[in-house]
Amino acid sequence: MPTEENFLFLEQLSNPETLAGTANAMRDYQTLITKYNCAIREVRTKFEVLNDELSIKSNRNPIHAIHSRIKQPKSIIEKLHRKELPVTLTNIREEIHDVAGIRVICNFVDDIYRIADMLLQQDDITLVRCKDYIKNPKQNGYRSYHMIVQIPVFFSDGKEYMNVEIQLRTIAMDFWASLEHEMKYKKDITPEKSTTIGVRLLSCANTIAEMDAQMQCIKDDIFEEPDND
Ligand code: 0O2
Repeated sequence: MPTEENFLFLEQLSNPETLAGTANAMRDYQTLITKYNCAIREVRTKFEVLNDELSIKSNRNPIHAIHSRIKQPKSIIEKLHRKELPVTLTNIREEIHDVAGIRVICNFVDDIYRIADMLLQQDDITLVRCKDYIKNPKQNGYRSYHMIVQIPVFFSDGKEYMNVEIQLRTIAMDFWASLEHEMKYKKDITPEKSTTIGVRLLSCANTIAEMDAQMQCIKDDIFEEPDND
């Protein structure tokens, strides 16, 4: 079934002027996405360096895994529509702070705060915004530590400051968030069922938080020496 977008696309194909405009817009969008990819590489390297160094200093790895993603064009467009803004490159750059995203999965809760602090101490990183959903979990039980940082990236024609969203969470928090995210998008759930599922998911989130706290205590007992020497 053709959508309105498909019709617009057909119209652009039959008009050489709009076709050229579309090609230019696509190239500009691709250039911007490449820049975000470079910013992700820079930030990822910083976390890898910290993890390597801390693993030698404290004999254990604070980071379990690092994942990254570029926000899907569909999600970028939806977010701009929600903000009632036209879909332009300027708005993507200035109004969408999570086009580039990195998720850092840590072993313990205290690793999250240590790693975040260490990153922010680096003089080329600027903190734009921070949301602590660990100390202040969302109503549905979601826990994670979010930061938007700005990092300079050097290109052939100069330096550009790029935003990167960083989500830091424990393995347990990530397990809950991944499954909750997957189930949230299941469309054929009745409102009644959705409410009971919400209650059960919240209960799981609380159990997981309790487990994280216990694991933290066990780790503190094992590594009695503070490992930030
Ligand atoms: P995706 O798939 O990651 O792109 P803002 O940047 O302030 O305009 P927002 O949404 O207030 O937008 O930012 P926030 O709350 O700091 O973080 C949003 C992101 O956190 C989401 O991205 C999810 O990745 C994650 N997140 C936030 N709340 C939940 C939740 O309840 N469950 C799960 N599983 N993840 C959550 P996007 O844009 O939704 O999607």
